[in-house]
Amino acid sequence: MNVQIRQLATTAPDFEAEFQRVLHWAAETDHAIEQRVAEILADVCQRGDAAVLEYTNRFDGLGATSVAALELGRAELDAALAQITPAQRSALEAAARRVRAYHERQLEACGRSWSYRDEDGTLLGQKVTPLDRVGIYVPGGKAAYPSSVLMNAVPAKVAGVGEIIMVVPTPRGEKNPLVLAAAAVAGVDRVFTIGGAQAVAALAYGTATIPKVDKVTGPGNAYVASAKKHVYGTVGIDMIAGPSEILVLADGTTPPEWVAMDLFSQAEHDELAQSILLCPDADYIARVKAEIDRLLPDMPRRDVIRASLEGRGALILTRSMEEACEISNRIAPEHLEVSSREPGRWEPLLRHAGAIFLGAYTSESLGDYCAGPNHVLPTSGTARFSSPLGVYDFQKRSSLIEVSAQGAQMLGRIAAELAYGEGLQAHARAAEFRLDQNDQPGA
Ligand code: HSO
Ligand code: ZN
Repeated sequence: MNVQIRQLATTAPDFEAEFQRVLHWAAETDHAIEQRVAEILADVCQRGDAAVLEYTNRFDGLGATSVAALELGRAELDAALAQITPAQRSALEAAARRVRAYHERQLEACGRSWSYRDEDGTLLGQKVTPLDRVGIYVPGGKAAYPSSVLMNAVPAKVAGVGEIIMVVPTPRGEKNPLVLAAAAVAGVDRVFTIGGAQAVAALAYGTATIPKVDKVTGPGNAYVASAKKHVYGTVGIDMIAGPSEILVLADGTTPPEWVAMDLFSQAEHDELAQSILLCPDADYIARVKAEIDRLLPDMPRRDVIRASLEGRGALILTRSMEEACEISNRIAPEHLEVSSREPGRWEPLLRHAGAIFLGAYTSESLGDYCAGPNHVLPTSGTARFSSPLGVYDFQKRSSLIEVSAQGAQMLGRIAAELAYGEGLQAHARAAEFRLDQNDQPGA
């Protein structure tokens, strides 16, 4: 099979133009979807449960008589745990343990309150508190990933979130036992079998049955993404994830079939997923290309992989590994594999990526499931300014200030001066009231 994947060389005169085509990414907003979502949100906001029930019955082909009937109890989650194979259960539990251990480290490293005292006794600090309640959206159908349930729920749990509400659509009543088992393993508190914009609305506004949450996280289709954008501000959201991406930076020492399969692993997610190889060795690129052509026919998802590779993929020949690192920084990929014998040499040059996988043995897929770090990562170049989903997304910070009587003397004078400059008398007087009597104007 000859896969028509783009091949570029940085030495070619038209490289920049070709590279821009690789980077180009149609982020159109579909106005029909936006419109429909706005209507659904307004309707759920006004009519609550009645609207949620109608949309769910209509879109998912159900005949439920109440929203309460769409909630799954503990018994049903336990049944799902019993229904999956013992091997599946122990894999889920092992993955959850590793993801939990990683996020516990994250909590220790950057999720704790801190404070200090000035010499005059004034205390300053930052108090970290978990969100009270979060909603996790889990897609139904072909993109129902139990691993994503863990990646959203475990950091929330580690952060100390009070209550985790999961929503998952069940078209025609079909429940995914692995997804429900993952919810049980991760410690999700309540599960409602609702989806789409109506589920996001229910979580954001609350209904008689579905509690209003403080933040909605999790992936979803175009309707869900649009609904999350709309409710942002009423509640927090995590990020709007685009199609998966992988960039492999190879020095030519990894078996080429490993690299070909790693490129497939993200391509198989979506026709719009992006897989890119950067390498300074033309011969090695040709060997990876030969493996792509050889391995693809046996892949069950070959049609998706082929569409992704031919539509958005690229094999890029660079002058050097250093130049490959520079190009990788320009792409700022979601997943970056440094498939090299000396990953430690290149890692310091890499600044923008959602997750960096070092060395030939670190396949991206291990990170998707069980290495420990989160697999919810910034896509579409947003790794330039944002980070993986983490414990910090389920926490917020409050500043703490306790000014001593002595501190108020010094701070009061500074504040009053600036407040008069801004024409704000009450601010100035509030600060001056705390100055020692004989320091007060007119005393
Ligand atoms: N690579 C996907 C996550 C995932 N992969 C789930 C397999 N299951 C986005 O980072
Ligand atoms: Zn994946």
